[in-house]
Amino acid sequence: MRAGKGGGHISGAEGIFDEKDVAKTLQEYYRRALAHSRGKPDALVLKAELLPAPPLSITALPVSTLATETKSPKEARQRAVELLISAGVSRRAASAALKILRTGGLKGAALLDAEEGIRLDAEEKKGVRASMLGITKKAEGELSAGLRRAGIGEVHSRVKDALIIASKVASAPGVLAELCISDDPDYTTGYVAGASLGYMRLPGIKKNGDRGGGRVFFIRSGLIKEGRQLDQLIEYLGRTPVMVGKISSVNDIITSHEPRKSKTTGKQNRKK
Ligand code: PML
Repeated sequence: MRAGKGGGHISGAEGIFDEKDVAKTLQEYYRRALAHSRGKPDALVLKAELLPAPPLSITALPVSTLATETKSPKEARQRAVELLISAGVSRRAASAALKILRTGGLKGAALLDAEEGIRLDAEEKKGVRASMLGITKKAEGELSAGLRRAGIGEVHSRVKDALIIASKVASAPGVLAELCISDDPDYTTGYVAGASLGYMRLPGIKKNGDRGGGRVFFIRSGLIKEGRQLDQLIEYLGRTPVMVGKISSVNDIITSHEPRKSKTTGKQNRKK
């Protein structure tokens, strides 16, 4: 589902479903699009397509929430920068990402070189989409239960959608980390994510009413130069069907983060 107004983006959602569930899912997306806090759309596209290939199965990143809510958006952003640096992103690239998200207006994610902080995707296309993604019913049930136990059940569908995207993105070859700040003016939680970070929620990363936000994917520096194709990465993100089939963990609120000693990076995390 894609909804927009005046040529700009309002909301989007997608999933991978059994054919018998498609009609009710489209209705649910229609309802969601019309009730969005960014306003009523003047254009709404609902599309259903058959998967081009059987989905790969991935494990969701472990979910944690950092205790940033009582502090200022500035502090939450500083925490985001520290976390990104711990994942191997340079300070320059992290700052460049924050600048892009301050402006907002993206339809997909900006791709940044994790070292140089330069934009790798074609800016005029307003970002690259992570698409063809979903979650199995079993994993969704486990995730819902985990989110409820951790006290974040009330924003369940938003966290679920974002976790699926972040888990697919973290499984992509060459992606080091992701920074997301919601572009909804009334939703102020963002996250940093990656194979070594997990899915780290950052409440209060922007002020209520702020219309900025979006996603930035940090690409391992040198990967593109080594001849591995940016096109392949964009193809994986947008066209390779991936389903979350397993949940790792949903943790309580934490105050600091130790990088994961991850055995599951990139391809290792994926199986047919
Ligand atoms: C969005 O839906 O606007 C992006 C989601 C960001 C964070 C979701 C969460 O974990 O609370």
